[in-house]
Amino acid sequence: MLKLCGFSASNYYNKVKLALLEKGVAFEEELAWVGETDPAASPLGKVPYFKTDAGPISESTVMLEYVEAQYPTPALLPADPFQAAKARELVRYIELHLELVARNLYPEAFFGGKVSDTAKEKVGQQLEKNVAAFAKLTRFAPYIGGDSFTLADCAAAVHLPLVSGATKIIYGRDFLAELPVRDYLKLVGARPAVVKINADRKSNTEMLMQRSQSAPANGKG
Ligand SMILES: N[C@@H](CCC(=O)N[C@@H](CS)C(=O)NCC(=O)O)C(=O)O
Repeated sequence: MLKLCGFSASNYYNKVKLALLEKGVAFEEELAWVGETDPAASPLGKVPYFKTDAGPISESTVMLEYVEAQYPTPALLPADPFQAAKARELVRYIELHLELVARNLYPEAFFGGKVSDTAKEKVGQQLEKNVAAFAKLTRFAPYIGGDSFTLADCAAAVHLPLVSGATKIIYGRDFLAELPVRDYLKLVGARPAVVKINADRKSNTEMLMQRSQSAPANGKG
């Protein structure tokens, strides 16, 4: 049985979990907090990772691709190679150019830490540029890349709320506000798989908070 390892407060974990739930794949979840991961499966100690019958796989976007190849129905990538590449392009933009940049703000936005003014300014400039570029690739018609729900929506549904939330907290302005992200999140948020992701995220975040209160070094996501 396929095992998804990590924890449900992690957006990277949820991106992969969402693809599995959308496809109706049978899988088990193995709880692994940061600091408690299996080094043979995730050499950098990051979550999520898979344990498959053939061996482990880490890196969430690679895991998405594995899910699509191993469980092709229902498809979460268009059959047309160009359209499939466009969906992958969105996944990559969300992962590299939005999430990874906004992530520098999370220590202060979500975890009670501090980010320097210099770092905030640099991240703000980078995000302005990246959001403008990302906007050119999106369609919201009604899904992020067009008329079908794809892997790009699995990424968008879990990463975009954090980019909005972090920029709102740090800069007093949601950097995604000019895109129809709120309506989009409402639309995808009604899907049973996303309802489950959000419920699991909420309960797991409470566990994470309790852990970090009792042992501050553990479980930061
Ligand atoms: N590039 C990785 C990023 C995963 C990631 O950063 N996960 C966080 C949890 S949300 C983590 O494991 N952080 C601990 C660390 O980076 O050591 C992926 O896409 O899977």
